[in-house]
Amino acid sequence: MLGRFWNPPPADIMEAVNRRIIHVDMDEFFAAVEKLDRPQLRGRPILVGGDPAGRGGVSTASYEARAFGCRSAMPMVTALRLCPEAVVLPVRGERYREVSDRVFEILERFTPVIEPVSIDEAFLDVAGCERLLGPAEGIARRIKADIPRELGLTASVGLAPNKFLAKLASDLQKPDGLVVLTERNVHEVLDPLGIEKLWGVGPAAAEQLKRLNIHTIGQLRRTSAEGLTEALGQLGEHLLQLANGQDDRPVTPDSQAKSIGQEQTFAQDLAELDELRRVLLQQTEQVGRRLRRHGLKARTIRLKLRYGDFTTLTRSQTLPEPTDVTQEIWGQAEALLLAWARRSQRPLRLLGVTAAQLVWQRGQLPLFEEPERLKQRRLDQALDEIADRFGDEAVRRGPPDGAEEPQGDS
Ligand code: TTP
Ligand code: MG
Repeated sequence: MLGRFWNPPPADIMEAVNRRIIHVDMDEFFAAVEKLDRPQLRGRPILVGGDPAGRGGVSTASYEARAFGCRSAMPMVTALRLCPEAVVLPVRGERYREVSDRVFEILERFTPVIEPVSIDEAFLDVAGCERLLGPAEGIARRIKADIPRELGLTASVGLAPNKFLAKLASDLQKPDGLVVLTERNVHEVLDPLGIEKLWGVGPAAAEQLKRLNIHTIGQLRRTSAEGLTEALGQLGEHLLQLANGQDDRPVTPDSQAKSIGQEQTFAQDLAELDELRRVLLQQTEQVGRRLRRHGLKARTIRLKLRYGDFTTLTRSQTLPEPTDVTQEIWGQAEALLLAWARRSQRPLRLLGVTAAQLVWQRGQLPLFEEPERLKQRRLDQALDEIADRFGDEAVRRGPPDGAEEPQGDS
């Protein structure tokens, strides 16, 4: 991963109207990685955790071990009493971190607005990418399909209008589940669930609610706000909101910022510089558009070049200040390409451009902009609007100077 940084977005800006939140949670994560690395363990109860001879606890119980009542955080000796035939394995943190990085790499293809919750779990806000990638439900399905196809592990995925519901949804059909909650089905799904499913309901609050004869989310939802506040104080108000399926917390990307890139493998290796410039300009347009859609600016522009023998080069340039203006990204990307071309004329198998070291700057337009930048910003805005209405393919800036007018749509 790159050393990159990210300014956390101010909460008020993230309070987008139409949130489409996806929650991804890997199934029996540590145990699943062990099964992946040692297929002979599949189908057997596994306990990953501390040494039973010491006083270690269970980090992960495989689903086979859960059938015997074994759970995370249970002392290993207790778990082994419940399931004496379980295979006990030590925690291999480094390996889990490596697999986790690969999961996050898959998620980053869909959006840079990702909030990691733990090693195997994250929220994604995909509202900003629906125009590019299609409806959020399709994105959720693609994530759920890509992870097993590429990593051999399953994930459970929830899609909903907010974080609370998305997390609840990903848990409803675990393992290997996909649940979509909408305003329409939310009460039908939530009402029968036990109050323990609400964030903030620990054993003590659960006990108190049960004393009020409130056992399900539906019963809680129908309780008066006054009664609840009296019994539970502020927590009561919070729980009532959750029971109604309301939650305003934004997805807050962490400081390990992501990058936005576009690359293309050619059917036949490409040597023609004008042709390469034309491809690169098109990629730059898309990268610029994605940056602006997410309210991001990039500090570093990186080019990726791969030869027919798979030798891969990267060339990067850091800008004096972060930008989301296509023309400025193009200036750097083109300069990098030309600098490479002066030294090498080997045909390329792949070409790509990435905007990295992203910063969040939505709504912070400078008070004064140079006339040229302002002009470029207006041009970007106009083209973005057309792309939003008619698709990315509808917009193409003129060919770069010196390049031939493109033939067809390749
Ligand atoms: P979880 O996602 O809570 O659990 P899980 O992935 O094992 O199972 P599920 O299919 O229900 O999602 O936690 C992810 C990993 O974090 C888990 O594999 C091990 C680790 N972990 C601990 O080390 N200690 C704990 O108490 C818990 C809950 C998890
Ligand atoms: Mg998990």
